[in-house]
Amino acid sequence: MKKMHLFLILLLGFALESFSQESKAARDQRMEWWRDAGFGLFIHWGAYAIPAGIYNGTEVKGIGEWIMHTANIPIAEYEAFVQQFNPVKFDAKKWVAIAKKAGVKYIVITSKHHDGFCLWDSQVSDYDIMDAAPFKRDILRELTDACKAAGIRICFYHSIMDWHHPDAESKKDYTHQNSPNPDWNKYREEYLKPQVKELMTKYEPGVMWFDGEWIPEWTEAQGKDLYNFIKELNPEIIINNRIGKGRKGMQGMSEYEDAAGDFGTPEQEILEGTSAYDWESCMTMNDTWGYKKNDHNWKSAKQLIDNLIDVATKGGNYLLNVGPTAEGLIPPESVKRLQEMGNWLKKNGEAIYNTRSRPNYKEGDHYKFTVSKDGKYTYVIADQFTGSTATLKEINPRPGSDIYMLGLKKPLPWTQLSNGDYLITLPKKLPGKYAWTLKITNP
Ligand code: FHN
Repeated sequence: MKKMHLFLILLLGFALESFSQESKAARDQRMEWWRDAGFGLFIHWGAYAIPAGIYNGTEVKGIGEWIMHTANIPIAEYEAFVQQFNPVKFDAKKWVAIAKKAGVKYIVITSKHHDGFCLWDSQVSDYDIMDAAPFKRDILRELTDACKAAGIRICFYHSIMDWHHPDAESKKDYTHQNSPNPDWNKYREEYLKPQVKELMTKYEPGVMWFDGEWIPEWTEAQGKDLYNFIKELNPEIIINNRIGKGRKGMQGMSEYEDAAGDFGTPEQEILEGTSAYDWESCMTMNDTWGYKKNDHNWKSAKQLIDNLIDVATKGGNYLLNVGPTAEGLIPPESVKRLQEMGNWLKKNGEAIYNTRSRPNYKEGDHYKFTVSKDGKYTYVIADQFTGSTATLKEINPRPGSDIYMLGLKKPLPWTQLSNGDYLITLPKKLPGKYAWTLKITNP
């Protein structure tokens, strides 16, 4: 036993050492596509869509994908939901077409959530879509192929916590398996890591999005070891900060400098301001990640677009969630909102994609800024104008350059006032709705 402990200590020591060797230039190159993307689609889908928030005829409070824990459903009973999971209306190409029209650049789908049920053909487990459910189609394969054909990056959410595997019992927080002597190291080395390797090698995701790291059995050292294990498989992979223990609760940013992971993960909230670190805010469209038939508390399209603008101008990515039904359909309320976001991005996407934030990211209550990553342009995104002109201090147009409103062809008249402010005459009819972008050529 001593030899095994010594080996694990040496292994983890190596992991800690190799973890922080990447140069800034190499990291910037690796992160570039993700920083350019700005907008991703989160998909929480699994057997929890079968009960859809109802258990034994009673509405179960809280987020839908937690129903097994919240309603304290025994594993055998929950497995019955898995045996009913047959999403015959699932069409990966249709999902990806919805995402493409919405202006989404990457998709993060739950490969395995906390319930342990796997949406891909795993050789490591029979608790997967091929062996435990009647559907017997590799969902991740179909979605990966559809994403690649559409030029959208496929990415995977993967839960470290597992309420089904007997050796993953978290004695302190989540007792589902009731296994007498759970062997966490065995779960980690012979199940978790082999499944992550399957996902990395079979589907080549752009991002691994870990979750469920808060259980006491998981440690930062194990997170660093897993980070290096994955980077060995693909040095270009991007991994969130929930692979380790650095996350500061729902605020999502890492509490210490060398925390494992490449970006912070604010959840259901947006940072107060800009950050020197990469970050992505994940949010639901209603109140649940996994589908609940009675959750109708939908955010408006305007709210979702305001969130996207707020996140982008603070330098983050927006990961917006949909929870498909047990039949395999994205709820129509979600589709409608995504279409509205896509219509807005068709006109204003230049201010979101391939841009970066700036220290003074806003002026007053209605003007927010991004900068093109080549530094040539400043984009002023306004959610409201007063009167027929816009007056700005925070811009510095190159003398003699044109100022445009995105979505319109003709340049707008502008002048510098004696107090140094800039006055821009707005078009009589604003293009589209919700918010508008002025494109300023920098000096
Ligand atoms: O417990 C999960 C929850 O089900 C959901 O997946 C969210 C999305 O980020 N993450 C955890 C809660 O923080």
